[in-house]
Amino acid sequence: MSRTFLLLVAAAAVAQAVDKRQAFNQSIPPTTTLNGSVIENPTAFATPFVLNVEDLWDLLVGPVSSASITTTISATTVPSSSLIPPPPLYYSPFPSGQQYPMEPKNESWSFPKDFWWGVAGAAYQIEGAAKSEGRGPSVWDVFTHRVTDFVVNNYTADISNNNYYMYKEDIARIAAMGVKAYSLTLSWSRIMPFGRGPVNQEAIAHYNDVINTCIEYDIIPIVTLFHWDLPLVLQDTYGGWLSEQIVADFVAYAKVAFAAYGDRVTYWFTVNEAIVFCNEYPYPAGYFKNFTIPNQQQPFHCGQSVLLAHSQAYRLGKEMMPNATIAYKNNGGYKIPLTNSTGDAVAVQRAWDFNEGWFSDPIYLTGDYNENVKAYVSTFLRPFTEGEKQTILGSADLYAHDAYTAQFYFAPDVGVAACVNNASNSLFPTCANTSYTYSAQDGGWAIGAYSDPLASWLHKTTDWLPAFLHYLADTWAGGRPIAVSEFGFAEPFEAQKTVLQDILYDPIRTSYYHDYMRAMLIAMSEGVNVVGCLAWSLYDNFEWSSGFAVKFGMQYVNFSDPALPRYYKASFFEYKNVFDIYQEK
Ligand code: GBH
Repeated sequence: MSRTFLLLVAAAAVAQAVDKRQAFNQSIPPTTTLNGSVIENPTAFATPFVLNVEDLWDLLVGPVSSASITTTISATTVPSSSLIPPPPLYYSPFPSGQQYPMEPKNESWSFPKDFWWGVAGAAYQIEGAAKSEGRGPSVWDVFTHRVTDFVVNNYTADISNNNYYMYKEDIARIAAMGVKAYSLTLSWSRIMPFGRGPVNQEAIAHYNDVINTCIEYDIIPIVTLFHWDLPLVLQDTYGGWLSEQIVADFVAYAKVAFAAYGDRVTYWFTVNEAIVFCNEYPYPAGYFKNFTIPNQQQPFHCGQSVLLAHSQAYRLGKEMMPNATIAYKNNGGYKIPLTNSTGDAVAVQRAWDFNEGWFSDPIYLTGDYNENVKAYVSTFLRPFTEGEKQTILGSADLYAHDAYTAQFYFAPDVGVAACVNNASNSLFPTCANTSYTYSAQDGGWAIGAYSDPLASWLHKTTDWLPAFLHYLADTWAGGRPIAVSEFGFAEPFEAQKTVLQDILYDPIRTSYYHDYMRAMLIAMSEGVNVVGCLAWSLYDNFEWSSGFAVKFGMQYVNFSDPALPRYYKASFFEYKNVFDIYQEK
């Protein structure tokens, strides 16, 4: 059916299709003269060629691999032998000397009955089936296939976990562990292969069945509309998130999703972690249509489009599904001043302002950027209109935060003020330095146990989580419930392990989940209204530019076996166990 989708694509948009470009050029009239007159800007001419989805793949991405399983398979029964928990990580006390007391149940801690704890994945990272059933390419297909060394080992997610065909098994396996919620994302370019225009009914039917399977297993489906896999045509046509043209296209896509699934899906996230994907701009030169916005400004054009797109989709969603919970999904670690100097305090505030506050201040506090961001962006972004500010302000029913870790912040060596006045300072415009070690006067230790060197941003900092959750509640939530919409850990060097049993025994990730959940219980017992949490990830998957070289899964997947078998790791049992003990029945 993919061949039935038609689209006119500007010739400039296929400029990166090196292998086929010559064929195009041969059919364009001589480049410098036409009827004897000089052509001022030959690249501005568009072809009248009609390209279908298959042509887009051929021209812009090239061949992709396919899995050995290419039809939807039904779930196998999880054998009870797979559900035996590992021996506990905590050893019994020595007869003398330092002792580890048994941890008694703390009667002042509990998760309410309707607390939704679950696991998360994202479309491009887990689905595979790159070209199946009419999916159009996304920017990530170009990053993986065309941009050399963009990803470690040049891994692609063409097959990945093959969740597109194995979702029934995946849902059955998380259900067998008692998981209450599954956070999945839709692939925009499956639903709309060109990002706008025709809707692919095979994709609609696919996610319909994913959602129905969740419900069948009594799992709450939580759906994110956008997790970074931007339809390629939108990037090549107008620069994707760099252009406000994306706002109408995103809202049209959201409308299709709300209409298709809103009768069964009550939890929605519009956009995942705009701080991250907006800071991906500028995209690698030479692979996409070129845009003239200065590099340093591109993330903020993207952010402006995100705020408009999110807020309009939110308003539409509330009209279509008055009872739905819809939110933006923010991210970032807890920010701690390295020392008690004034400069470090200023740096911490600037770090909040240019990261979380970039999106959360407009959405939760004022409808507009905070003063530090505004001082920078007002030199090149148009101001929001009053109407836009009203649409943005309050456009979330929940404060959702991907809260993995924490860092120290400190003032740049030249001082904050000198940095703010010097756009060529490497820390501009945020002008905050970051560190993962305590200051020398505090001993110079790492902030917590290190994860994998390929996730160098991540340490186990669960001791800071209660303070972090209080900060989110006091700063932005404004009485709304809070969800930890992602958290998780990369066991160091896990990709180097070869023995299955060693892979499945993941002690640092296990202690991360144990201590994280205990910290969340502490914060909740102190009054922070956390209503749900979603562990990243249900299984090992394509970790963006790290490919399969770093692992966040609570299940191992043997990617060398064409059947892609899944196995529970010890950490999954630790995570599940806390709810067996502390969730009200
Ligand atoms: C989540 O982001 C993503 O939503 C998810 O897709 C991903 O698989 C998961 O994390 C695990 O990484 O390397 O210094 O440039 C978490 C927040 C923010 C973490 C950006 C990585 C890159 C920092 N991410 N960060 S750096």
